[in-house]
Parts: sequence; structure tokens; C-alpha cells
Amino acid sequence: MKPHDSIPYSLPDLDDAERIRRAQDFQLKISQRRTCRYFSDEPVPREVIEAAILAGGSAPNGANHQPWHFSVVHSADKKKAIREAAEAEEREFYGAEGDKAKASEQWLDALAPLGTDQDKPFLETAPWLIVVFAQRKGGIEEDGKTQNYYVNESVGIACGMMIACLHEAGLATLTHTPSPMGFLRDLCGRPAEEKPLMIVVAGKPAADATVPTHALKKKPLSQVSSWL
Ligand code: IYR
Repeated sequence: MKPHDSIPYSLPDLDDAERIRRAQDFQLKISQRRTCRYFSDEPVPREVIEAAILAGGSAPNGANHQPWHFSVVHSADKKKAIREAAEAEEREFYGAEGDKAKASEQWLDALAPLGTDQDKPFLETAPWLIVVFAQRKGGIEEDGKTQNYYVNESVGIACGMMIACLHEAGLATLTHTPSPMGFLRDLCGRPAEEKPLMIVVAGKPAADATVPTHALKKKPLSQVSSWL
């Protein structure tokens, strides 16, 4: 059943060769994205971040409630506060103070090929931090009480589309998920019904940026798909 209020929808009717070419071009482009942990402090225009947030905000989502909020952090003071709070959590996670790590040995072993640790200088170096919040309640009017649906799925897709846009704009990104992350709600002044989901760090890669070779091991199509 169509709702009363609807408008026609169409897309350009490409021929198959063009369709395949575009899909493969995009796949090649997006497959060059890397999670980058070394950022330049060079400025990046705010318009790029605005466009990326709007791209993310066009994601499919539960009942079109758009259950997300993006707190954009640019000031040196706020970035420093976020870095300090995140590193405090990470020191406990990695057991950097000599206490037992909160992370299991299995988890730490899994992270070893990435070379991550409790130091997060990029949270201050990169020009932009986009702190992503998931709204458990609020509806389209953000009334703080209407139930939202498929919140994690919706916000996850929005983050993916935002990251794709940032990559297209030639920016490096890093999804940082300090754990626990309640401090982000306080530092960004967000309400209790919002759950911080991740920080998307965005900026130019440092001139000497590297990525771990572990990150290049991508599963082949034959492993990630089955065709029924
Ligand atoms: N939040 C920690 C640990 C971490 C966990 C996973 I799973 C990663 O893929 C990367 C890091 C940190 O940011 O160091």
C-alpha cells in the first residue's frame, strides 16, 4: 500500500556496461580507504565535514527517525579534553599503569598486529573530531521520548556513508571507540537518552603516515559471499 503522500522516484537508466564500470570504479576507490592513525594538523574546510555529515544523514534508517547526532569538535581545548579522557580509559583497557588490563589477553593479542596502544595523539592533531551519538528515543522531532528503531543499524550505516564521503574528499579517517565512552556525552553536552557510538577522526594524513600491513589482508569475494 502506497501512502497518500508520495512522489515519483527514478534513477538514470544506465546500460549494463556503464553500470558495471561505475560499480567497479567505486569499489576501487573505496577499497583504497584505510584507517589512519597519523594525522597532519593542517586545516581542512568545515564545508567538507558539513557535506560528510549530510551524506551520513541520508542513510537508510528506522522509520526515518534519523536517530543520530554528530557533535563536531574543532577547538583545541575540547580536543585536548577528549584526548585526556580517552587516554585515561585506554590506559585501563591496555593495563598501562601496571594494573591488570581490562581487555582480555585474547583481545590484546588480536590488536597486536595493528600496533594500537593507550596513546591517542591524533585526537588533538587532527583538525576535526566527529563524535557520533545514537538516539535511543526522540523520533523525528527529537522530543526525547518517542521510541526509535534499529538504532545501531541506522547509525552504523550513517557512519559508513559519512566515512565514504570523507574518503572521496581525500581525507583520512579513523573510527575511534574508547571504552567506556560515557565521558563523550558529558564533554559534548548531550542528553542521557543518547549513546556515544564512536569518534570519527578526520583530516589529512601526516606526511609520514603508515598503515599496518595487517589491514591490507582483505577477505576475497569467495569467502565473504555465497550465492544461492
Ligand atoms: N579502543 C581501543 C582498542 C581497540 C579495539 C579494537 I576491536 C580495534 O580494532 C582498535 C582498537 C583503542 O582505540 O586503542
